Amino acid sequence: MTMRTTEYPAVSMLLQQPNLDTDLKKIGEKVLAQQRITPEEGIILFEKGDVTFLGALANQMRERLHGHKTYFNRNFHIEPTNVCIFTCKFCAYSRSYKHKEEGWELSTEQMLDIVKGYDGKPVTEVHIVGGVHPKMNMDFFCDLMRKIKAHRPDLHIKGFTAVELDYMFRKAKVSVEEGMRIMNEAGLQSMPGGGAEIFAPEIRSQICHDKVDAEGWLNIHRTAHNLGMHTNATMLYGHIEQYHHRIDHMERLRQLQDETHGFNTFIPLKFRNKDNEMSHVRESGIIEDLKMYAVARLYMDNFPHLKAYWPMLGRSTSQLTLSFGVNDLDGTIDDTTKIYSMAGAEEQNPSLNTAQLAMLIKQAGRRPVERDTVYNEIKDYTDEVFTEEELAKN
Ligand code: V47
Ligand code: SF4
Repeated sequence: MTMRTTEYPAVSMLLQQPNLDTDLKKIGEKVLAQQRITPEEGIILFEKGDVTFLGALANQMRERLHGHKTYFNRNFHIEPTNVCIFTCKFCAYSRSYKHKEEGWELSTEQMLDIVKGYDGKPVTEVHIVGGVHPKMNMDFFCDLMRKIKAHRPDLHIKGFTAVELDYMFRKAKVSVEEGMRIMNEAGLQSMPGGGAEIFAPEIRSQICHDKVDAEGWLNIHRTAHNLGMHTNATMLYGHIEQYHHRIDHMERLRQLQDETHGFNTFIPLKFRNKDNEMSHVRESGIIEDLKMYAVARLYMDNFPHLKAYWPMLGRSTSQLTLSFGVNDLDGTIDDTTKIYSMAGAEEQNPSLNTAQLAMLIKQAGRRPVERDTVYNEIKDYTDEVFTEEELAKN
């Protein structure tokens, strides 16, 4: 297939435009020279950069790092429970322990049945994440992971946000180091990036005051990295935070990444306002979303990958993000992740098979490459021809 190419001279020409703001020109030149941009420059990008300027720069960086490759993986989700002791104001998904009958609580057997449902299917990862249930403790999850591994040793277990782990460790009265080691030995291989939200205390205290704070979140990821595990990082954007809070969030992550190099992927998560206590807060529009991805690509210069979570954004916007810095779309998944659909995500039944996801990427002029959790390449689908039946299947 023919790939669209963005020549770097096109970006250089953009920077020569006589009416270009001098700050933006300076930042653009730094990006082309592969120099790190400062927090102040990050804020300038948000405030002064328009979507075409930011897109051109971010795309240049994306293509320098990854060419046209766009990764996806074949995974499925297990959400053990939506019962949660925390009270995040943006969360449409959780139910309090007092009203636990309104939520769900899966038993170990039910979760193993989900895993067994994928027997013979070429999935490489199970992503386990849910609410923080006071009765689902570290022993419960260690036992679950051992049983999953006994059934299917090759399935990579990515699980538990720092929020869930922080609670489990405190309840079990173990240190973060000890807790991470125990979970790792029981089968936990990597961690998703949830629970980060916005680190700055003046925002965190308003949207999720009772869960682990920035230092605690970062320390759990640091500890995981020191054990050789890889993790992701997210940022919940587009609500009451300001640009400097986003930059502060990314700066803290960038500093930890300089220290450990353990993060794989940064995932900006667009705030959705349905059925939560922040329903009065307007959602960001598509231009703001694309600017967010572009600035994230430019700022997070030591993060190898930038991921768009397509069930949240919708298929068309996800395709667009591939020209704004994104080089990874989340996996081919079934309708098993409810945290977004319950908050008003674009995709109420987020399921794409491999052919459909690969085609989505090809239509955007990129190369679909299946990866495993830690970005080993499994298969390049660029020249794969799919049948109508495969593309229509659900
Ligand atoms: O931390 C909750 C977010 C996150 C809303 O690492 C919301 O590969 C928007 O982190 N609007 C959990 N977002 C999910 C998560 C994740 C998802 C996919 C892949 C990976 C990965 C991680 O969901 C929470 C929170 O930031 N969230 N409610 C909402 N109303
Ligand atoms: Fe609980 Fe997570 Fe929802 Fe917060 S976002 S209330 S920690 S399930």
